[in-house]
Amino acid sequence: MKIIGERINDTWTRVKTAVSERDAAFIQGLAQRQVEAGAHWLDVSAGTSSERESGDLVWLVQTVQEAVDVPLCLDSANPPALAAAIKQVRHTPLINSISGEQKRLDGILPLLRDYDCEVIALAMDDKGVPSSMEDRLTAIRHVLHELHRAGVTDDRVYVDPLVMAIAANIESGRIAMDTMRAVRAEFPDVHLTSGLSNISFGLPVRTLINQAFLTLALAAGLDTAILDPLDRELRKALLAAEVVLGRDRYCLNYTRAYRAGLLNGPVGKTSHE
Ligand code: THG
Repeated sequence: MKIIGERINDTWTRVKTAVSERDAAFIQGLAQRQVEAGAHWLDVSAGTSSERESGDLVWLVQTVQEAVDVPLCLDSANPPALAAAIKQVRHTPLINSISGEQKRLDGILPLLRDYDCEVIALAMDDKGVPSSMEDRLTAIRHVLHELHRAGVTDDRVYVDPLVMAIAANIESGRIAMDTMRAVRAEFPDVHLTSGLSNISFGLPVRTLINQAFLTLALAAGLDTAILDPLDRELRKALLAAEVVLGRDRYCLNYTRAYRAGLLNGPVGKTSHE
């Protein structure tokens, strides 16, 4: 399982303030903490003010790269902002994201053709996010077809089924997981990724719902997730699920995390230890 650290996103008020004040120390601290907590990529997003997005995203890319040496996940729906940011990256970036929306295809396919990028592909089109698994699969087939025509092979694509809030539609989790299984069966070489926090929107103790979704989605083939690596309970759930799924050889990651003191809960040892 690879983790895309989601914290450098200006929907978080504190990050938005840091971006507008060019507070490099705050952003760099957030970058270092996420990498120490196991993030393989760092997501960077500055989409809340569209007229400043390019400049803000370029500043974020430069600032984060001064502090850490992991690849970035450039999170923007705005092709000119992505084009400006791509020029600054040190490692092959993951573009977040393309979809079946014609505007995004037109804006992002040329960037993928010109630069050596990987890409997240969302299960949506010009009509929005389809409500059924079948229609999401149709949207994904269309995006993958366009990506193939642009020379992007499946192993460079991270399909995101787009998880919606379970409080608004109780079927949301099942639809996302069914979409993952169907995509995996038809396109064995693509990666499967997902944001976790949408599912728990509007519910109390969101991390519990995020943990349940993460565990079940791993069983459905999820190999990458956009999540908060600083959420310790979530990381514990991930380590345990990977052991149970047989994805942690000799339970090495799990026992290492135990020895590093990462598995102890806030109340200390339990009677099961
Ligand atoms: N798929 C893809 N990309 C994504 C998502 C996805 N990028 C954005 C998002 N989902 C993942 N990133 C975040 C970033 C912040 C929050 C959740 C997911 C978040 N922010 C607080 C909130 O909305 O409650 C902000 C409030 C505050 O200021 O504290 O939770 O699914 N491909």
